[in-house]
Amino acid sequence: MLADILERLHVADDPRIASIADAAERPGEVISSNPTTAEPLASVRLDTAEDYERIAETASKAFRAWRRVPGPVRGQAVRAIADELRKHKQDLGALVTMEVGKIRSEGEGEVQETIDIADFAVGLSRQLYGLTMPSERADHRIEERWHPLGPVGVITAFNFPNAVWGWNAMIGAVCGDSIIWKPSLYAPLTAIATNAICARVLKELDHPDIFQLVIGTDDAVGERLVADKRVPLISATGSCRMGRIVSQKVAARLGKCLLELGGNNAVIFEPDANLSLAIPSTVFGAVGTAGQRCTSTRRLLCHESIADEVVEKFAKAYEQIRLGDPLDASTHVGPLIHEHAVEQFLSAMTEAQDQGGELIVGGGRAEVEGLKGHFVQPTIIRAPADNNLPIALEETFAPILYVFTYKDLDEAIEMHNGVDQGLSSAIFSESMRAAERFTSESGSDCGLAYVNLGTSGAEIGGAFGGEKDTGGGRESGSDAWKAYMRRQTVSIHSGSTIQLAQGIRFDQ
Ligand code: UN1
Repeated sequence: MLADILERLHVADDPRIASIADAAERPGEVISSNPTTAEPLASVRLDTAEDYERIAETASKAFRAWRRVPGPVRGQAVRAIADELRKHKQDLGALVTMEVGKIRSEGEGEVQETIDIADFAVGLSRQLYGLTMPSERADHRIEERWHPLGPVGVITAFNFPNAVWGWNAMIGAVCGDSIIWKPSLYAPLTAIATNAICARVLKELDHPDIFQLVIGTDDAVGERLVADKRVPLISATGSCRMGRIVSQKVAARLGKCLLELGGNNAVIFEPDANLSLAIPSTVFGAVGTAGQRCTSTRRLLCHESIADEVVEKFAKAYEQIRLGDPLDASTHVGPLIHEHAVEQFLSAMTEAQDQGGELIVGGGRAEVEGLKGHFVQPTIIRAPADNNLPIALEETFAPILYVFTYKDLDEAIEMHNGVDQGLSSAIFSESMRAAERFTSESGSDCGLAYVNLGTSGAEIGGAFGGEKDTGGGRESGSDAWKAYMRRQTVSIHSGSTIQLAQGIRFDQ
C-alpha cells in the first residue's frame, strides 16, 4: 500500500527514500515507523551539515528571484499548488495516517487545512496592504510598504506533519519568501511527498525553487538552521522545552521567532451547559488525535452542581470510543506516536493516582488485536476534592482528561488560567453573561477562546497561537502574514524646500 501511495504521489524514486522494502537502521538514515503496527515503513536518508549549506544557499538564491515576482502572480502559483493538493488529498491523508497514526478523516482533514490556507493565501496575495499616514509637513507623504522577508525556517512537529507547514509555507510563499522546512523525524515521508508536490508545481510554472526541505538531526541541521543569519525568521512548532532553546538561539543573533508551543487547554462546563453539545465536543477535544494536538483538551472544569452527572455521562461516552487501526474508517482513536509517549502516559497515570486522583476510566496500555502499536486507553481522572493535582499542570501528549470542580465562574476562570501555557480554551454555557465574561479581558488568557465548541479544530481564517509558555506567535489567517514580511515606512518629499520634522530649524 505504501509503495502505491508513494508512486501516485510521484516520490517513489525520491533519492531521500533509501528503502521501503528492507527498512533498517543504517548510519545516516532514519526509519519512519508506523505507530499502529510498530513496524518500519521506510528508511530515509538524513541530510548532513554540508547538505544544509547547499539547501540554505538554494533557498537564498530562490528568495532573491521570487521576491521580485508580483504578489498576485505568486498567488497564482499557490492556487496551482492548492489544485494539486486537492488531487492528492486522499493519498497524502493516508500517508499522514500511516506515519503518525491519525485516523483517516483527521489525516485528510489535515491536508484540507493546507488546501484551505492555500486558498486563503491566494486572496491574500492581492491584499498585502500597507497603511498611509498624513504627514505633518506639506508636500510630504508617508506610507508603509510590506516587502518579502527572506528564507523562512519552518520547524514542524510530528502531530501536524502537513498542515502546520502549510500555514507557514503558503503564507510565506505569497509574501515572497522561500521556505526551509525541517520536519519531524517521525514524519519524513509526509514531508517529502508534500514538499515534492509544491516544488513540482513551481517548476512546471518556471518559478524559482522556493520550497526547500532539510531532513536531519538537531545536531547536524537543526542548530545550523536556527543559528543561520541568512534566515531572518524561524517559525517553530513543538514543545515548550524546544521553544526555549530555539528562541534563545534566534534572539542571540537578533533574528525573529514565531513560536507555537505547548498547551494545557481547559473547558469550563457552567451549570446551564447544554450537555448533549458539551460532552461530545469535549470527548473529541480530549481523545481526538489520541490527545496529541497542542489544542487537545486536557482539563475539564465542571460546576460542582453537575459534576457527578457529567462524570457519569463521560464514562458512558468513553465506552463508545473505538480504539484501533486508524486506517479503518470506524476507528475513533489510533495509537500514540512511539513507545516513549506510552511511557510518559503511564508515568502520568502513576503520578495522578499518587496525588489522589481518582481513575474513572482507562489508565493503562491498550491491546488491539493483531496490532503491536503504541495504544493507550482514553482516560479520565477526577481530581481530589481540594483540586490539588499537580500532574494536571503539565502537558502530557496523550488522551488524558483531568476533571476538576468549581463553585463559581470567577473561581473557574482562575483555575483555568492557572497553568503555564495559554493556547486554547472553551466554555459551555447558554448564558450570554458567562460567554462574555469568559472572552473578556479578565476571562480566558489564551490565544484561542471558544464558546460552545471544543478546544481543538481551529479554522484557518483566524490567527492561531497562544500566550505565556505557548510562545506568543500567531500563524495561519487574519493578519498573521505580517510576521512573514518586513515593514518599511516610506516618507516621500515632493517639494523643493527642506522641512525638518519636530519643527527643528537648521538654517544656514
Ligand atoms: C497543533 O496541534 O499543533 O486547532 C495544531 C486545531 C488544528 C491545528 C492544531 N487546526 O486543532
